[in-house]
Amino acid sequence: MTFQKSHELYTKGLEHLVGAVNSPVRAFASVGGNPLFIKKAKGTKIYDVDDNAYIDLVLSYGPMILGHRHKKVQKAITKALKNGYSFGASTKNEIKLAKIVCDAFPGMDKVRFVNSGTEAVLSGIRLARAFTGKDKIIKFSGCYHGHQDALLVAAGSGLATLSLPGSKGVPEGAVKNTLIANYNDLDSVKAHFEAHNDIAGVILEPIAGNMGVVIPENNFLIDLKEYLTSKGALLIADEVMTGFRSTFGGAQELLGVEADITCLGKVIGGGFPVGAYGARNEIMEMVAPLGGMYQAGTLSGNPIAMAGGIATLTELKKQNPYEKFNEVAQTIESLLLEAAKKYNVDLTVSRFGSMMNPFFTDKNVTNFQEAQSSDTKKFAVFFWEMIRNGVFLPPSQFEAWFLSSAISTKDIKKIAKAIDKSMRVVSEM
Ligand code: HOZ
Repeated sequence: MTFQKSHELYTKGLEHLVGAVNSPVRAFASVGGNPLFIKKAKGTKIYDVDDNAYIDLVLSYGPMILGHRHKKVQKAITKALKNGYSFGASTKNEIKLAKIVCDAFPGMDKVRFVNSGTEAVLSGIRLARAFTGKDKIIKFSGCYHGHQDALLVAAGSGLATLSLPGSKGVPEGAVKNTLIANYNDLDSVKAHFEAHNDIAGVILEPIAGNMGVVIPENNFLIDLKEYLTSKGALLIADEVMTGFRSTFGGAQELLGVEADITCLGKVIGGGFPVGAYGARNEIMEMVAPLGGMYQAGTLSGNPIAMAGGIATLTELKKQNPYEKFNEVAQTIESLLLEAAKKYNVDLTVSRFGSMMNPFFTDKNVTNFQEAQSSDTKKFAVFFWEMIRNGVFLPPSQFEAWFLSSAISTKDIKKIAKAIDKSMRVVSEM
């Protein structure tokens, strides 16, 4: 297996692109080597420029839930392209996608489409402040909500991968209203409410996916929502990863919680740049042109992206792959744990529906601190062995693996072999 052409493109890319990537999570900073350059993808497979084929468990960090280039999505966007790419005016498909989204989330009467998960969350935060008239927001250590200034503290994803506590260039004033709590620890939230009387709300990933996968335990979300309601504060659910992925209605439905504001992205665009935030009418009526909270976007509700989103969600509803996701994820979890036992490697596997990942630690991972106890050197070795054995993983211990509904028994057999071989190599370190 050679990575020669990827290496050449990487070297060339360094000249005019920062680190030869357009998002730091794509750099191979914590696993070593250089990023692979991708030529194409179809179904469960992704192909690099050296013509190496991999089973793709990155899936563009979540959006490709049907697999790559699903024929119905391809047909819908090809049709949309013929009518034009952007109008700066409303289209029928925006109404259609809005109905699909609002029908899936009972707490959402209205939705506003934006262009990314980052935009969705920064707008959701502004909306929470506008609605409550309060400034402070609580976020959890290890959760990542995109790269807006106010939330780039104690964040997961690329910051965790690069061991950055926050971002340079974020003024102190921008984070002075951000309070940090510990995931799965309601007392750490209560402590902030005892110290401050101007908290607008709490934002969280209902299933954390940016410190690796971490699951809320012991009714954490239900108790959190109840407590926030008693304090007149809002629950803002960042379902950018989990929306339409955990189940059609997102993680809230499975966890029995209704957020006040929900932020979406990834799957709702089916691979095109779409984000969204939504809430019940009394909250959404704060947003311009109905209310005084301003938020706008030239490409928001882009017709190609709307067509991709509608086709993806329509097909997803028809396939209803959530039972399959659970079964496949459970199989992969067992394969990982069996291999770890066979080769005597400390490993904890965390999973929820079609999101999962192994932590190279003997600890049960319930928060960021425990996730950080993982042996990232072991992960790096595991990552490269999986690549050599034909499985494409996110190049970080702190990113979730994703499944698509296209995954087959043959793919699982290949993943099984790759896991066994890779774990053996880890044990020989
Ligand atoms: N939330 C995604 C990964 N944690 C974002 C991917 C990116 O930042 O490029």
